[in-house]
Amino acid sequence: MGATTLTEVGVIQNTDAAKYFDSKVETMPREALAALQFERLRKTLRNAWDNVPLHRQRMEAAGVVPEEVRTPDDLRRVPFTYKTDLRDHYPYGMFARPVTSLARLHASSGTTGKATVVGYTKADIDNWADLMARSLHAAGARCDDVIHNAYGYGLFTGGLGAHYGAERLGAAVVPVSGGGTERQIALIMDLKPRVICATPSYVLAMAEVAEQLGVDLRKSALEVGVFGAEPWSSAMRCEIEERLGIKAMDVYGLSEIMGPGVACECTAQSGLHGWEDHFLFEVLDPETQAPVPEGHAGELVITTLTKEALPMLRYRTRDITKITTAPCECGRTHLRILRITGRSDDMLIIRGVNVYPSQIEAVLVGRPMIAPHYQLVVTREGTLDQVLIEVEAQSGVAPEAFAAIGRDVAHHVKSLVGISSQVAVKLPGEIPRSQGKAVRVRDLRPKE
Ligand code: DLL
Repeated sequence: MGATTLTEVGVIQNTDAAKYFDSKVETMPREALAALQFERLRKTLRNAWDNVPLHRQRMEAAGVVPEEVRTPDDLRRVPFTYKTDLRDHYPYGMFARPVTSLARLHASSGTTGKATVVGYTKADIDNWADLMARSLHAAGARCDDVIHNAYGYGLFTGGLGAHYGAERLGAAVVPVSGGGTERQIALIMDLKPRVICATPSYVLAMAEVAEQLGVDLRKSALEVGVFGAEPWSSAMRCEIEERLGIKAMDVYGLSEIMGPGVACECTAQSGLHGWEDHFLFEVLDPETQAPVPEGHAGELVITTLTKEALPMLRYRTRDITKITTAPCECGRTHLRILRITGRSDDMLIIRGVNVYPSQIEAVLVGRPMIAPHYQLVVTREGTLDQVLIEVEAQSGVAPEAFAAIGRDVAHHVKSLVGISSQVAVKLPGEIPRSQGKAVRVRDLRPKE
């Protein structure tokens, strides 16, 4: 791991503090990266074939032989893996290593049915810490920083994932976890972290409590935020940057693949570098499963390339995004994921128009007189879906203005997103605040 200079954006200096930038890997020519990916892919397929009966059966049925997978066309014959596979083989049926050789387990509670359990060997945990350190470094964190980590600790991968990454970077971590917002604010003012990690919705809830307490977070030592675990719009980014006086960077990941640190923005803030030496990314049309051209939206499909305990083959993330392999001004060659706009299972079809909550968020956040907290309530009348947008008035706004605010929001949602909606303007504090992933949609439609 050598300290190197990347001059373009001046992010990376040739100093000791830059030691978590690995230029050999992060600026590897794309052809070399592809060769490395396919070499690692064959090993991953072999690991899955030898140790996970489901993967072997599916590969056999598709006529895939691990050692013969050499090109993107060969890759496309490898069968997909779905979240339901993990549920159907709960808890350990998809693991390629015996439980006795695991170092850690995490689980996602899931909104329906059983939890999804994921496992890691010591080497998997080690790679995860490296990738999260790489991500934090790309986002602007350095070894001499204090990092306030407000991702939830526990079975959720956010807390421990960011924690070990920050330690690996050489920083000092404040392991606050989520919740206890007043105490978080006191710790930020007293311990003077330069970097904060949290969900974007929780950091906004923190900013609000700080304002109520008369604390100006713009005067804190915070300069960098590394936010993820839920979709957030660029309007939300502006709001956070403005209210905290920081640069807000996007970090992506999912427990089935690893946890946070699968991809992260660099300080150019123009997409999240997906770490291609450890993951193979595809963007497919969710219906036809055909690859979509670069720059077009589709479902992100990820194959792990180095995971021992839980190799994932063409995992259907349901996350909707676009990618680009165009050079980034930071000099890194790894592709960029251009923000996750939502999950295909969060997509609402309102009178025939496909809508993601993040599209509505982009209209709401930053509008005059409303706070950046909202919920969408979806109901069905007859065969038609209806959406009620619950927004919250900023404190100090007179209730007489609520009707006009509602009309203004409905008008802009209609003209920018293309759907008709009802809008309910609530009093300050009435929309529930998150301490982790925000609940944006209350779907009251009858279950089919
Ligand atoms: O949310 C891991 C994580 C923790 C990522 C902390 C970033 C920071 P899961 O609980 O398994 O893992 O949820 C994964 O969250 O499939 C996306 O739908 C969503 N998600 C994660 N990061 C982003 C992001 C963690 N930056 C699911 N933008 C994923 C949009 C995100 N959605």
